[in-house]
Amino acid sequence: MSILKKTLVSAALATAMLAQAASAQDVKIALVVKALGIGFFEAAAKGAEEAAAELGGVEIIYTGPTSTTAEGQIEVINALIAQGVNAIAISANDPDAVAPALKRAMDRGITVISWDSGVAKEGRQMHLNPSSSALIGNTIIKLAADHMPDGGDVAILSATSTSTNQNIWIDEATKVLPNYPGINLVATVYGDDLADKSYREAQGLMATYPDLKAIIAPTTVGILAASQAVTDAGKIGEINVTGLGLPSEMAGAVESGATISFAIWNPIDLGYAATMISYNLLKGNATAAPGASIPMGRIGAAVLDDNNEAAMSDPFTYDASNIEEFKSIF
Ligand code: RAM
Repeated sequence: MSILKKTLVSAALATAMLAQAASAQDVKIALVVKALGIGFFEAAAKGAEEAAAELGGVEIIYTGPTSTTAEGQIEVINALIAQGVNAIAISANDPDAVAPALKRAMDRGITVISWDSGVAKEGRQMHLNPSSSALIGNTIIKLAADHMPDGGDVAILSATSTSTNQNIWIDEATKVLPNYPGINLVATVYGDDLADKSYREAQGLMATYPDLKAIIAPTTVGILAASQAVTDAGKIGEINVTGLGLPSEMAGAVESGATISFAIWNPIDLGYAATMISYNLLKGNATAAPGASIPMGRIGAAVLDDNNEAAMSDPFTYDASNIEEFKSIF
């Protein structure tokens, strides 16, 4: 080959490689969370970054409103559409309110999935549940009932009243309540995944229901705030705070006895899985349809049901026997 030809070939090769590198760098996946500043979502972002590093050429845009509102998320979604991201993976504050904005995103060719807290079917291509919703619903009641041999009053401290995930779990918990005779669910209140509001709601429950034996908070923000409220009220040993929490945030409560045990799935894995799914859909490696199997990297595959939903893994229970081991992880 002549020198000129060789130069031309290598120039063409270099151009092709540059083009490939440029297009690879182009993949932008937005992880939209219920609100910024929540440890659970920060752990999920770690998993998203891990997936991005594994895939190469993927930029994660971790974003969300400053408080847990659908309006705030709609603004964020509109900004992401304007920015031209390739995928939006959202944990929704309301299943319906965010759907029109997400539909607009899909109309513009953006891949849209929900994870953690779902979006109505028309507003997303698929939804990744952390675990089976029925299993989570049963788990949160069982965590309380297991430490109430004589039964008694329990109350739920949830996130927002429109939160898809908490509402499904509370529904599922209510369905299995008859399996726990003697356990009376006296109230469900909402702390909006805000630490101060959750704390005040927990105080309100203690004031209104003097015989309360457990506060069940299926939210990492709520369980932490409630354990603090119970501690500050001097009611450790009287009221057990349980539900879904992060070992890193709940270690003190377990140590003090305000919380005997609680559960959660791995939030890092959830962010990792949501990112892998988004990537495989936007690249056309998989299609979101009932029965489809979408690769989730080291987690395995998400197999979609008739609603285009899949579940990641089972929740795990933490207590004094294992919290030390996990508190530095998430
Ligand atoms: C909070 C959020 C999140 C939920 C966890 C358990 O961090 O409400 O959506 O999955 O709790």
